Amino acid sequence: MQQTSISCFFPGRDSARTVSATEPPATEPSAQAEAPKLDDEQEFVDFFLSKARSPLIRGAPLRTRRIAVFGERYYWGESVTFPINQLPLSFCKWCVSNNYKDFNSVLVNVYDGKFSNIRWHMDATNSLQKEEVISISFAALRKHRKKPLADFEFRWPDKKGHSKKKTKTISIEHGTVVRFDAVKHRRKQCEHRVTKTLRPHVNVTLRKVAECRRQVCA
Ligand SMILES: O=C(O)CCC(=O)C(=O)O
Repeated sequence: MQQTSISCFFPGRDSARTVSATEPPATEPSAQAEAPKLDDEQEFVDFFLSKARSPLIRGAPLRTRRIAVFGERYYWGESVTFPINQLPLSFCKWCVSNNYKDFNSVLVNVYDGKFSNIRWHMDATNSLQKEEVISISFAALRKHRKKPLADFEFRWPDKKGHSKKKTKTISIEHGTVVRFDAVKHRRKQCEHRVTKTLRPHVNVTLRKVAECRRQVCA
């Protein structure tokens, strides 16, 4: 058994735990995860919970999750986009302490209930200045920090028959980080989604979006 290329480590002060164990061939899309340092992040989690709204999509409020974007606009409109300097200091410090520096757009998705989800999609790579996307999930409530929050899934066409898809599922817990190369994923037609919301959680995705006009956080 080779080491996984879509792997996932859970934060712990002393140890990391690999969740998935099989590796797709090197030509297939990959995502990597790692163990961030966790301090008391409840402050910024509560801030994100209070800021996220349901933007309008084709005239009706999005019902599947709540959104906030800090910094450069990424996909969503002005109604849910805030200047990057409104990010809480605790969050900026947390990013610096985990060495997440090179981003200018922070997408916050809030999954409040069991029907919350994000459907199969790929990143809008034409708006990206950097391929790497870093996605970090946090439990909304302290009591759920050691429990599974949701499944993060990837699917991509099987090399032999394009109608068949291969899939990879990562079980998300508080502090799970998933990193992937959005450009490579688009090339390989690798999509992702978050389904099976088991407990309320907040996802924060860090991107470097093209035509950056504002200061990069950290
Ligand atoms: O909200 C998540 O957990 C994932 C976010 C995501 O899929 C995206 O920003 O493209």
